[in-house]
Parts: sequence; C-alpha cells; structure tokens
Amino acid sequence: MEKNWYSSPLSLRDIQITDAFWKGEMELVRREVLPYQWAALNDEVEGAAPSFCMRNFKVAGKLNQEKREKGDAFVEPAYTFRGFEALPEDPEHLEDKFYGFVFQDSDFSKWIEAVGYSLTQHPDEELERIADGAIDLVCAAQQEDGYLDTYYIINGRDKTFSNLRDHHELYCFGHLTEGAVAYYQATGKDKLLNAVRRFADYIGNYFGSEEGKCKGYPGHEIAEMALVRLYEVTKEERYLTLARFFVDERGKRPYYFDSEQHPDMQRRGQKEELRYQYNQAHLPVREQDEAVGHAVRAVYLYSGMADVARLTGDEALYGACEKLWNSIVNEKMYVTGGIGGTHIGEAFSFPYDLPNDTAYAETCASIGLVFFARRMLEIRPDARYANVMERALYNGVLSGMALDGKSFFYVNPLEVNPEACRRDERKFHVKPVRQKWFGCACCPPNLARLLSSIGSYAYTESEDTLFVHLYMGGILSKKVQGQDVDVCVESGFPWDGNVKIKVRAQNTSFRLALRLPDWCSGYEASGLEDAQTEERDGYLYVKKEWQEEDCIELSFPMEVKLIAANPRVREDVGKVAVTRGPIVYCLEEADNGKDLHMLSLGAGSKPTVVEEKICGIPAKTIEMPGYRREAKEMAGLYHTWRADHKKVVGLRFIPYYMWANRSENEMQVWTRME
Ligand code: FUB
Ligand code: ZN
Repeated sequence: MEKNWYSSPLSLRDIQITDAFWKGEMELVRREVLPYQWAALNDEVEGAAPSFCMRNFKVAGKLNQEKREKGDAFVEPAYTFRGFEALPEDPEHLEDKFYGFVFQDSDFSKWIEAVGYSLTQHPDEELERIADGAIDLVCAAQQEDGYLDTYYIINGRDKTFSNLRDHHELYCFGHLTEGAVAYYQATGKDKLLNAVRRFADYIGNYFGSEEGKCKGYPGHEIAEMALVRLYEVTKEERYLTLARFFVDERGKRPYYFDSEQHPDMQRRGQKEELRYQYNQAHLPVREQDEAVGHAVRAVYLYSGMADVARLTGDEALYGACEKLWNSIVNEKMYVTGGIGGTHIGEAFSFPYDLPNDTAYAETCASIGLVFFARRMLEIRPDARYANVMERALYNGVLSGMALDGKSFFYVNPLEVNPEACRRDERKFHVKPVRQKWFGCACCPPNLARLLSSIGSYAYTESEDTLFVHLYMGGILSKKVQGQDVDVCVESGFPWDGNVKIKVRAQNTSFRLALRLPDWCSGYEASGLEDAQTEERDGYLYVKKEWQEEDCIELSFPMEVKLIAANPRVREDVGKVAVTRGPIVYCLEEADNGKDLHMLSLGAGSKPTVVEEKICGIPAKTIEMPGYRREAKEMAGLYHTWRADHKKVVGLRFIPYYMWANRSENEMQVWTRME
C-alpha cells in the first residue's frame, strides 16, 4: 500500500456545506428527524410504538447503585426474538424493567452522533442543552467498573458478555463510542467521551489476545471501527489494539460462539463453514473473499477492517477488503447501491441473485457501504470506491427517507406492487409506503448521522492533496503549510454536471484531486492553464501555486443512459435501468398507470429531460416514448404465442429516491426492452 496516499476526512468544523441538494437533506434531518427521534426515544410520539430507550437509561441509572449492592442474579428475560423484551399487557403500568430490543441503547447513540454533526453546521443552544441532559442520564447509568449497557445493568451483570452472538453489547458500545466521539469533536464536551473510554477500558480488560482474556468478538460488528475512532481522537494505542484483536479473532476455530450457551441450538447443526456466515465469523477475515451473511454486519466489519489496515499498514488485510469489496460491487450490489438481496437473515444472497421485488437492501446496509467506500478511499484514492459511494448515496440511501423527512423505508426494493406486498409472505417486509418509525428503528437515525456528516464523505485530505470525491457545494477552510486556504465548491449535482472550484490562497502549493465520475466518458475543464495536471485512478490531479481567487471549472456531461445488468442476474435480463449522471430512475404508477410490467422501451427511444418539481422539490425527470402491452384481447390466462399487441405511450421516469412520496403505488426500476 502506498502510504503516502493515505487521506482522512476533513473535520466537519472546517467545512460549511452550502450545496442546494445536500444542505436540503441536512436541514430535513435537523428540522424533522432529530426532534422527532428525540420524542420517539422518550416515548412521546402518539400512535408510534414505544422505544423505551431513554426510559431504559433512567431505570438503569436508578437500579445502578441498588443492583451493585444486592448483586441480583440474572433473570432470563422472556424475549421473543433475539432479545426483544415485549410490552407488558397494561402499558400504563411499566415495571422497572428493560423494554424493547436488546440494542435499544444504540438509538440514543445514533441520535447524539447526528446531533453532534448537526451542531457543527448549525449551532443550536436548545438542542445542545437537550443533548447535554440526555448525556447526564446516560452517564448516570454507568457502573463503577465502566460498564454501560442498560440491558445487562437492568437484568443483572452476572451474565455480561454471555451472549456475544446475539445480544449486541459490543454493538451498543460501538454506537455509543461513535456518538461520544462525534459529540466531543463538535462541542469539545468530553463527559460522554470519558464515559466511553471507561467502558472501552472495561472491555479491553476483558477481551484480548493476552492469556486469561476472553477470545470473543462482536456478534454484530461496529465496535471495530468505533474503537479506531476512539484511538484517533485519544491517540491511545490500546484501542487500536483491541480493534485489531476483534478483527483478527473473528472466525478462528473452534468458533467462539460455540462456547456460548444459546437458547437456540439450530445453528450448531449447520455445516461448520455455514454456521456463522450470518455474522461473518465462518472464516478468519483474511481468508474471506465473498461478502456473506447479514449485510449491515458485513459492511460494518469491512469498514473496521479497512480502518485497521490503514492504521497498521496491513497489506494482507487491505487485500481481504479488496476481495470483499469486489465481491459486493461485481456480484451482489443493486444498481441503486442497495445491498442484501434476501430478507432471510437480512443478508447477501449468492452471486447475481438480485431479485427486485423481494429485495431487502436495508437502508442501513447502503449506509454501511458508504462507510466502507470512504474507508477504502482513505487507504487508496481510487474512483472505483467513490463511484459506488456516490451511487449508494443518491439512490439506495436517500430512498430510505421521504422528501419531507417524516417517514422512512427500512427495505428498499426495486420493484413494488402494493397488492403483492400485502399477499405474498416473501414480501411481508416490503412496504409500499414509508413508515413513521419502527420498533427496530435502526435505519432512520442511521440516515440522520450519515446525512448530517455528509461533508466528511465529499472531501478527504492527505499531506499534500485535497481530494474531492463528491461534488458538493461547500466552503472548506484549511491551514496548508501554515497559510489559510479557502476552497469554495459550487456544484449543480446531481441535476447538472457543472462544478466551480475557487481556491483562495497565497502562494501556496498543494494538489487538488478531482474525481472523474464513471458515468461520463469525458469532461471539459478550464482554469488549468498554469497547472500541472495528471489523470490517475479516476482522479484529475491539479498541482499549482495557488493564488488569491484561482478558479477551476469542470463540466461533466450528464446524458441519459440505459444500463443493462450482467445476464447472470436472472431478473434483469432483457431489461434496462434508466440513469442520468449519478441518479437512477424508476417508473411510478402515479405517472404511468397501473401494471408497470406491461411497459417497455424501444431501442431508439429518445429521452427528453424535464426540469420540474416533485412534491415541491426541484428535480429532473425523463420522458421517453415506450410501449404498453394490451391485455384486453386476451380471453384466458394462456394462448399460443404471437407477438403481443402494444400501443405507443409516453413514459415518465422519476429519480428512484423520490418514489413513494405521492401515494401508495407501483414502482419499478428495471424496464423491459423490445
Ligand atoms: O441488529 C441491529 C440492527 O437491527 C441491524 O443492523 C439491522 O439490520 C437490524 O436488524
Ligand atoms: Zn437499518
């Protein structure tokens, strides 16, 4: 690995996002999602399933002292599904118990993380006051030894770390850490960070390669990348060592999870090499070359692997990341950047198995793919990673949130028939309309934390280079070689490909690396006359002595393209997805009538790009002549084959991420070609 390439994201405090598109998304999170989620965490949303998140922290705080003194024995909870503690029959009379999913604490953690990012872009005293109060509640639940997970604090500490496979303690720790780091970096307040350090030290004393320490690792990954962030902010080597231990211990035989007493023993019966695929623990990670199992878990693990590889200069680990990356993007990723083809285990399916209507493509999984991509970019600036990051962001991630920021998709299929969702068991998880909230509310706050930190995905910096991976309007203020440098980016993305980059510096020499997106074959540039330029790995490197008011202009043509899938993808043979620039389009019933599967496109169909608004939001839609098959002359279900009757119709394609904002209706991304 060429270490001199290594880059890291800019601090959000050095970036002000001004982008018409992304600023809008961030504002939705700030105005809608954060207050709504805070109410949800406190069970104050009428009609929504209670979360119990903050209540659990309060109960844990109350029991904290008491439990420690009494040393209560663990009472095996009557959970119904992987750690769900159901509501009592009379919800008015809650006991001092833990309620909700075993990972309910993580909802707070994602919220505080998103709050931290949001405060860097929009200071808000009231929000900060609420966040500080929430941190006080959380910290009050922390035990003297540093342990901080309400499920076990409330139920009894004697079973701490007894079910790593399912019970998410290390997952909750990971999210809490990410939240604490973000809040500290945004506000300089270290109360939660200190609490997390104590928890991390407790974990580090318990797990590790040293003799006598537990050889377990997280059943749901995230602690790996969280520990790396903790290391980066504290510079305490032991956190990196623990992250590396978790990465390398995974999948060793005998399997650690086999040593746990699980109420369900089914997975023990499975063939050894399949048994822990769900948790990516079937093989040591360096031997893994196919992305398998639960998709969110997988990309969180791979992100942690990439972090550890970068910080330890571990070529072999980076090599494993590369193979897993290729497995995803060459065989297991939807055109939208969605991943996880099957709802069974919310998991990756076998290569090229990418069903459109029963797709899982969890919002969190696309978000995790963005995490993985950014970390691969930090190791090596190769536009392959940034292209996928952009694809996921504008499509499979954004589809998770309604245009008004008030409802969410957990699952992001590429074809929906509402009737089928109601009747077909396999599609029970596919919802034709976004939901206000979820009992398992992982996706909305994950969107909140990603969207409010979006600037850290657009730009990274190495010693002598500022990388622009995503064209996103913003003002970057940096010190380079002791000089103040401002870089101001203006961008028409995703609707037009014009970008202006103004650099304000004084006789300062550094490189700008500008991504050349894979969806266009050429570009025009101006303002490069006195610069040295080089194209490499999908970036245009521009080196010059920057002066006051230098300006580079780039123009990336955004043509409408008809994209075909590899014919091994059974569902997409003979079909196309319509794209323009980074945006994937779809047909929706609201524009094209029912029975979208009867629509098709002809090879020579000429597209017209139309500028308009969808639900008041500016967008570019695409109109193209196409065909509609006519069913009315078909008397029965079957007949001898003959060319179908079809009439010419106008088709209207809208951006995929904007679907399901007008009414419950059909949608499809892949359209048949004649
Ligand atoms: O298990 C915690 C989170 O809940 C996962 O990341 C999601 O897939 C959902 O199952
Ligand atoms: Zn999720």
